[in-house]
Amino acid sequence: MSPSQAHSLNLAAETTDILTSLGVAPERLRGGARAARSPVTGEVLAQVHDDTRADATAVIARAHGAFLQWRLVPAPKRGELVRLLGEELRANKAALGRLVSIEAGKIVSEGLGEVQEMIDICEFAVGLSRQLYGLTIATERAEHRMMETWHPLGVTGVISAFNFPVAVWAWNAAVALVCGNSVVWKPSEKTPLTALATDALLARALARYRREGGDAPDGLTGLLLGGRAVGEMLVDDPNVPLVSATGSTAMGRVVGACLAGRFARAILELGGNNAAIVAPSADLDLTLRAVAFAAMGTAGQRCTSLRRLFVHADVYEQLVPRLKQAYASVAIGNPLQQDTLIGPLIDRGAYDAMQDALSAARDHGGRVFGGERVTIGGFENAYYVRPALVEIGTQAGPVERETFAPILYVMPYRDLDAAIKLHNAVPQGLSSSIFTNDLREAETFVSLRGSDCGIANVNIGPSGAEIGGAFGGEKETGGGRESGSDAWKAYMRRATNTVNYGRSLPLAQGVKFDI
Ligand code: UN1
Repeated sequence: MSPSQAHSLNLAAETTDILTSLGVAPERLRGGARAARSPVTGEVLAQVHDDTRADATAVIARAHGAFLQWRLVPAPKRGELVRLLGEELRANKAALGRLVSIEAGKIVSEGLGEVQEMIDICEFAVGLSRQLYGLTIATERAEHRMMETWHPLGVTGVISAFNFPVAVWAWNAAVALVCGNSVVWKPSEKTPLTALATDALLARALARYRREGGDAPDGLTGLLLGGRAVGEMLVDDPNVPLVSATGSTAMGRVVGACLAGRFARAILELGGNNAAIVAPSADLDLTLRAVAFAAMGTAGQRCTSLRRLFVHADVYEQLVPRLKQAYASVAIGNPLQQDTLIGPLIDRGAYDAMQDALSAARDHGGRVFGGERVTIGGFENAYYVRPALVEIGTQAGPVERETFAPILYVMPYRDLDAAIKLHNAVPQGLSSSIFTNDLREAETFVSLRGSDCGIANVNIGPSGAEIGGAFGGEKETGGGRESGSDAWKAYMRRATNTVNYGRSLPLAQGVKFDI
């Protein structure tokens, strides 16, 4: 981009316009202690106010009171609120998508895609609001019926990360609301503005719901801005029976232990170190495109980003040079421009972590291609990089860790079983792929002795999951599942009910107790 283009951008003014047009009060954007920045230019967009611990206590207490009311509203009527939220998101997709790009640095189609993901989960949750059903189970006793019922759980805490600043909230909130829960959200301190925008759209949906006769109690949803202190309030409050937290494994280790200490539930969606295997029969054109998107897309800042690539020795020389070409020529720059594919890293810390990982990779014998800082004219305070491809012989050191940046470690293999073993030999277990046209290899990879991840794909990359499936992973990824399938069950409590409609009292297991 030329300097003149840079100067024609006025992101702070544009951000204020978008936020006020969505209904955010201007005073929420100035005078606060926390600078909200754009990674696109590195500039400060707004000064937002952190909530205090006392604010958090009050918001959670109100959400608990609201839950006691909301749970009484029939689920399909709760679904109506989520339907209206989906309508607000549809009507404001362009504005919110743009704000996601400005605040998180996503390219245009990914900013819009993030909002689409929110719309999709709203529609899923509306349907779900008529499908919160349990089983009827055969009982051993005559004239008895055994069944299970799913009841609302309570305040659902949501802690989300900067890289999907609003979609991950929507996965949790849309489902939690139809399940009869109230929701308190602590977004990443790096992305408070998209959270304020989303909260404003939710307020509009709530207002319309009430105008149309819906019964939504005050305090049903809450937003807590700030750092660790407010997050801790959510994790420690006995009125919060469930916290869904997305972020680093280090964060999850602390949050998970605190929740376990008070017997609250956790849905943890933590680090990924996602890999793909490229077998000799793979369609290499398709593989090239899939790997490029999964490894370089979103500047490597998805929890599902591809970080390790095992390439069969027979196709290594056909694939890897082409990949390097793609790395050398991919369009890096202002994510707000239509033709850009790689936007910025979120901040300096991400850049430093990337450089540390690359130097550790060199120490382990890795040959590093790319990875250097790219200066975009006029954006000297932003951190753009060329994605890095690292050819490395061993899976050690940085290859075993998640570095939240575009680094792809490429390793050759000969034997599929050995490759699967290496694939699984990292602490994380989120997402994975195999590229093959061999049915046995594909089925083996998705079978019990294949990938040990929560997501295992064939001939598509590990990132970019649809909302219809359950999303989450194993091992240090935390074990939680969000979004589609039956992930809703984690947001409700299950009661098993046995009803005796006869006149005698047979005891289970043949026990006799005649008084
Ligand atoms: C995340 O990076 O925290 O599957 C979530 C994907 C997206 C969600 C990623 N739908 O890549």
